[in-house]
Amino acid sequence: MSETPDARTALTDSPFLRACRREPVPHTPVWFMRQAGRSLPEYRKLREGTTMLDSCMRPDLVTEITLQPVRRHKVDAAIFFSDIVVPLKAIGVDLDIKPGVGPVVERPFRSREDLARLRPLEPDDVKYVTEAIGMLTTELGDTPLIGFAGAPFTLASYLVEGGPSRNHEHTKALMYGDPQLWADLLDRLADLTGAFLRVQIEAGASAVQLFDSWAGALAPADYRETVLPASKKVLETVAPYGVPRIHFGVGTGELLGLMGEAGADVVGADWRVPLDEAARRIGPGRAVQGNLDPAVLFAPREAVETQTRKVLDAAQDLPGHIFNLGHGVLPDTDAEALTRLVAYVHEQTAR
Ligand code: 1CP
Repeated sequence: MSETPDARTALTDSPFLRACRREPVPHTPVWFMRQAGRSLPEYRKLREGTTMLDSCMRPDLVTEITLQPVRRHKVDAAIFFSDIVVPLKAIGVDLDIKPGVGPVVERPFRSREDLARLRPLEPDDVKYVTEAIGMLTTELGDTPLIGFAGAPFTLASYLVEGGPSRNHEHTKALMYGDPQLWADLLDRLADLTGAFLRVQIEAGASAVQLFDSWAGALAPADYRETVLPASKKVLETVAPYGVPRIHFGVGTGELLGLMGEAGADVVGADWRVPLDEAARRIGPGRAVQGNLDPAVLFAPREAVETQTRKVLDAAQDLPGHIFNLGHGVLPDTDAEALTRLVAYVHEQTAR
């Protein structure tokens, strides 16, 4: 299907990819971070008895879980079902994803010797990713598939803290205490992330998103000096493929200008900054993605529509808006509220 010239044109011309390129669209495209999994009962059923990491390594499960929200919600793009720590696991880092917790690293990274535990990623390390994406692009036809990876800072936080962290204190202690080791660690992670995104694009992903979920914990000067170069390197690594590159973080209001400088085609914003102001901070030539507060979906339908309308109004003069939440779908979100939201955005923006 996706191999025929017509199917390829339909994919290239899909509202999501057109919006990434800041071209006119028939309606504002919608997808949700964390749309695969979490709130869907059919996901929970499928995952029963299989751990998160094992699920990520099973192309049949990955394909089905990735397709579930596309079928149910009619979103304009699929996001590959995986996790930001999968490439770390693939190169032999001893980690697990604990239910209700998140990624946990057995022996946290704290010293120069630990760098040796980060060898380069080869495509053969993640054959299951290539296989799943091959199956998915056939099934998806003209619906784009978004590949993704964790940005160097966010990955470093899990490695150095050993798990989810509110304050990132060990990570920052390393950043301030041993700037050279910190730079070497982020550079190594930039290579890993770049290699993981390359695998996904070569297998057929139509776009990629770099998740720097925890970058908002940084002051702009520290971000510029010690984190931006690594994220920029990742984005440059995949630039030659010509697929749109999305860059996203949470609490990044003060960092949006620097994230624009890092070179992505699309910058995602959380709900704390209205999109017109976010676009101004990001700078010219980039599309924007966002930014309904995921908690809004717990409010009654009319309130969801009012808040959605505000997002659409703030974005109405921007060439290139991809509607999304300001962060991932919360686990207890009513799946039907998401389906209604997609229909509402499509209807409100039909041109
Ligand atoms: O639907 C999709 O978006 C695809 C699947 C996906 C994605 C894009 C998963 C599945 N994880 C991710 C990315 C990811 N993983 C991010 C970046 C996005 C974000 O900020 O939400 C981050 C920070 C992680 C790390 C992670 N993995 C966490 C967060 C922990 C913390 O620090 O607060 C958690 C809970 C996981 C496990 C995980 N990943 C994905 C799922 C469905 C789950 C839950 C699995 C389980 O409960 O066993």
